[in-house]
Amino acid sequence: MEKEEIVKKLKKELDKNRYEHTLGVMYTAGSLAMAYGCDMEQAMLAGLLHDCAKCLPTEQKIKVCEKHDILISGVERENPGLLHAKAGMVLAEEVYGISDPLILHAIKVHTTGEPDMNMLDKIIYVADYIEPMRSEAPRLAEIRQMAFKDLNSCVAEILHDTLHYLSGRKGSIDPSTQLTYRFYEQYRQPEKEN
Ligand code: DGI
Ligand code: FE
Ligand code: FE
Repeated sequence: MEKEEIVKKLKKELDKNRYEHTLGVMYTAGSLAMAYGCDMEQAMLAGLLHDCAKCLPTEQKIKVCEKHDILISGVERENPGLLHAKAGMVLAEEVYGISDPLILHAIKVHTTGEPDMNMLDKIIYVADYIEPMRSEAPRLAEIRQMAFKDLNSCVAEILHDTLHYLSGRKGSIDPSTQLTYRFYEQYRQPEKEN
């Protein structure tokens, strides 16, 4: 599919906020790719498609994963929202015609992350959190600035804040999120005194 066609289809598949978020992630991922000397088109395409399965009904997300023999964990059954990442990887390939394995992988891991992510994975993980439409997370200004200076530290801080946020809520924490934090914790920077 041509990029224009993908954009048109996503506009139909996603609700308005999600569509705008998607464009925000696309441009933010493109900017991060510029900052870190990565392939900008690849980053923008991954950003554009990262949430392509977000607005599917829960049963559809489960069905798409089961059809592709993707194992659904207990935590994912309890929190089926998590499945939009894995289902998104499938749709990106099957419906949107993406064959680049790096793009598909970045979509797959964009919600929980995974230990020792590659550059594109980290760009999408961070862009998803800092894109201009986001406003709810704490420390956004600080984390946005860090994104363009030290990507590993930025991933570490996002994971830290995400785990903190999840600990105060009902849903259980996915082992992948935990393992990812355990890996990136080493990149946390000591708090500044002021
Ligand atoms: O799809 P988006 O909203 O753009 O962003 P996302 O794919 O990063 O999903 C964010 C949500 O996922 C956010 O509310 C936190 C949640 N999340 C991340 N890790 C976990 C998690 N939810 C649960 N239950 N467990 C996790 O480990
Ligand atoms: Fe997402
Ligand atoms: Fe997103």
